[in-house]
Amino acid sequence: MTVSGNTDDYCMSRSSVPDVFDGLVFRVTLNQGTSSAVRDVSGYGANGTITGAIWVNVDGRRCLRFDGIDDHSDFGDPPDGHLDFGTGSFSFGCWYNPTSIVANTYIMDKTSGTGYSIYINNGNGAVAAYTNWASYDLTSIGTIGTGTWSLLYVTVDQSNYPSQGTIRTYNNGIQISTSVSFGSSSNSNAGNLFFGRYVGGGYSNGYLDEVRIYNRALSNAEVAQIYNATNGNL
Ligand SMILES: [Ca+2]
Ligand SMILES: [Ca+2]
Repeated sequence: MTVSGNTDDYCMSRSSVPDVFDGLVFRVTLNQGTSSAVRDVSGYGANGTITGAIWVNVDGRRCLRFDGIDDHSDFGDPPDGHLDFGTGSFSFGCWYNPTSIVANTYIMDKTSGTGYSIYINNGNGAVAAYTNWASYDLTSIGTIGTGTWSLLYVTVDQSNYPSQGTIRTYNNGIQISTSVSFGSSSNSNAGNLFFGRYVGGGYSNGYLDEVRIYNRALSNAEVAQIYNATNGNL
């Protein structure tokens, strides 16, 4: 275990590795290392609160540890709807390192009737995404293992709306799957954005870092770029 010296939320990850900021509407670096308030540094100001989760440095990452019992962070449901995407395109993802693998525990989640989520699907470490809870658009993001950081990403391309769109998932910058998305139903809801749980519980046990949401579908190259820009000491 090593300790990062960087406490600046706003600095570039590493100057030589370009990151992806176009369409970034939520970004929590978890680099602040203190306080029960969690800053969204995207400029959209969807700051959150911590319940139980603690600030830690793991493998050079400043991040939050969730205990799998009751720890979580809550970012609410921004009243301007900028974290709801209706029938539009969006992308979301995070770095996650599980301490234990428990089925039906939630890493990041904004669901209420509909919405989107990344969660652990079974006890073998399979992770999956909901991109329209109402229509059960469920897509695999591969597997994760205890003690190992994985970058989990999901893109929803609705550019052909009202025809059905395309969901793509990525594990460590590599595309895992492609599937057909929800088509005509809206993904907007009044649910809160949570880390470490969904509204009904499902508390995850592990370390979370660098959570992002974009208001557009990222390309394969951009997800790989995010992996390269955020893999390491952050
Ligand atoms: Ca961090
Ligand atoms: Ca909403």
